Amino acid sequence: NAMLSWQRTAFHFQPERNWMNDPDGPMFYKGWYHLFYQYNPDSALWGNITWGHAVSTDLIHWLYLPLAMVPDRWFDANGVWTGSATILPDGQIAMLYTGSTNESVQVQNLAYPANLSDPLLLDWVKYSGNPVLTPPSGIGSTDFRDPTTAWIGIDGLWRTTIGSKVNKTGISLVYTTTNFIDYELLDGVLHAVPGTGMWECVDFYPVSINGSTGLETSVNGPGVKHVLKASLDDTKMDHYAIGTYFVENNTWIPDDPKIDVGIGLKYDYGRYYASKTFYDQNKERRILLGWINETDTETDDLEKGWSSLQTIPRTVLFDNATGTNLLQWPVEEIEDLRLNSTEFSDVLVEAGTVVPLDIGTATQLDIFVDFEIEVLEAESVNGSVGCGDGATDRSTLGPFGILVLADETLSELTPVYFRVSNSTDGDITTHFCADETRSSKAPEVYKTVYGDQVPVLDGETYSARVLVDHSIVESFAQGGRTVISSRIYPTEAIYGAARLFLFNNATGVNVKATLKIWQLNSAFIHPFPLDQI
Ligand code: DQQ
Repeated sequence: NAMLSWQRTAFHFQPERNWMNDPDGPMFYKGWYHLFYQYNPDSALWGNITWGHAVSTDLIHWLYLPLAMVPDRWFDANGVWTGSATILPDGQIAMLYTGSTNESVQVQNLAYPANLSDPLLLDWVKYSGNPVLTPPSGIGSTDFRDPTTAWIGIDGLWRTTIGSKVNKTGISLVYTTTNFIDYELLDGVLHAVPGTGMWECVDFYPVSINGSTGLETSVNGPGVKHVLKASLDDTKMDHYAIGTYFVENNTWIPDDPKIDVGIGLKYDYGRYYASKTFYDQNKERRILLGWINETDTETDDLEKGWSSLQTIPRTVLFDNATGTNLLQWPVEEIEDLRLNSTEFSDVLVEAGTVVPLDIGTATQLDIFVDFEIEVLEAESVNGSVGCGDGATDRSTLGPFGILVLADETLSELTPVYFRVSNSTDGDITTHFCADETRSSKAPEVYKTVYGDQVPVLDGETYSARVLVDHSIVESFAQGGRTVISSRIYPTEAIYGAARLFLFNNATGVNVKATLKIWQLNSAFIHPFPLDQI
């Protein structure tokens, strides 16, 4: 269908056809990055959940492999749901995943590769004694899912944590094991936050305070903080907090209880869910994968024959400049897709104007932009905090930013912007936002204004990196402190008709923009030539 084919992306991972959701069991093994994913082999809608499988040597070019696990046993008959890989010191791989049983009870199952010498890990064996865990007493039979990568304590016990809820309190249970077959539930919970509901796809991992390399999942000690992430079934957002893990009493405590899991920070303020990290021992970094779901109708998804994408894999580090948040950044391998670039320096964008940027094709881009405010009015005070009602909502100090996937006449456009606010008491706050409300003329697609606060430190310019890929816009502010993924469906601003602009809708300030913009090549994402093995 030509009407919908332009929505296919060029360098984001997506299956050839049908439905995809959460990333599962990512790992680096014998030269290959492995991505498994929740997949429906039969339809562009969720159901019949199976593990799809793809491999890559660089996290950008992917090769589809045969399905890894299908729902063919009583302990996963209603779906091979989300799970995580643990690579053991002796080289074995323990894959723990949730099965929805023939009676729709959520249980945890163990699987392992049939042949560890196969770098592609084509064949998976489900342990004959599955399930290895059933819902403990006090936990609902459908509130027990998505085991994490395990970590080992100095006591030699492996630990995995599994999200759940008790009434409306989101919790994460911790089990110990020595063999991934027998488990003991630890007293208490790793953490609980009232009012947050069911915690799906919990992730738990260390970050280094000096923030330069990623840490293997079992690392703890001085100079280490721990990130706890939960995907909230209620908000459909991935919420995280940074804190300290006390292995001896099985508890994690947030640095700031006011920005606890589910009430504070989000990985991504756009369309993003069910993410998972893994430690990449190949490049000593922690990599975050996340699912971008659709915002069109199920009818459209069925017509186009596919649903959902994965984000560009991101590195995650602790931001030691702020001490309060993570930094997410596209993996460096994306830079290998760069073609020609165009630079602009100190482009003046006067209050209330739009400036075209002549760069040729604008559907596959890696954009770096820095803005400086030229203060016109001394002591401009602007009480209007937040993203406003979108990019047309003018205030003294913003919004200013770029218009991506815009057509020549600006009949479709997606503004990615900063909105600064300076209160009477001198508190300057900055929001980073993406306004999808005019992104598509298609009437039935969901369009909203996304965004949240971004820390901007003294002496910093307002800086963003924006990846544009046909129908996906991934935007990173201030080196990755605040991130927004947009899923949009332009109908005019496609292929050669897509343009890029600067805009400044502030009423009180001019801005100066400096940019470097690369065209990006397409990635190869196609079936593995299995006959060539
Ligand atoms: N998706 C899986 C569950 C998980 C949910 C089922 C999150 O395991 O809780 O497809 O998107």
